[in-house]
Amino acid sequence: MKKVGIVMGSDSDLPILQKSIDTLKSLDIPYEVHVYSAHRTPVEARDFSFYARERGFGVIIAAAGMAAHLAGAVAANTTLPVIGIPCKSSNLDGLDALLSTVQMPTGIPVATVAINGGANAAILAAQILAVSDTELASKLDAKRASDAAKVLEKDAAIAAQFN
Ligand code: RP5
Repeated sequence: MKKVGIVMGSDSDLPILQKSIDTLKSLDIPYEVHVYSAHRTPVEARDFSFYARERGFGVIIAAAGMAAHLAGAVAANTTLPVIGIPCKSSNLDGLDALLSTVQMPTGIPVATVAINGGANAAILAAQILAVSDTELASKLDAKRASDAAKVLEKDAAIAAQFN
């Protein structure tokens, strides 16, 4: 199976990426994690992106906060699908990172998930890999069913309390 590349602009973003890592682990998807900043280590960020396809990656998750250019910089250097996670910072609640991540020019898309959407980024990465992997697609179907069952349990509890 192709690997998922996970890059973050700073190790301070790790709590958000931990949700991505946990989700990929639960689906038995191989991954590699790095701290590469578009601003502080632009050469390493470029090289990782540029060689990602030949190094066996199928999709890249890139997370950054504030002036969040990492996902866009990664996308500029690969035609692998790139999923951007805007990370919330203390001053602007993540709106700065959301706009920096999502507003890409035509030709260089970044599939942007919600602010701090670490789990959804991993699920989307899994869905991309599952296009050509029926076993992984079955795992995603099972996860959907299990998530739905949990909601129905909550419905039963709320209904028993109020109806
Ligand atoms: C961004 O600046 C990083 O992705 C992080 O979200 C934010 C703050 O970085 P640190 O100052 O905590 O290293 O580049």
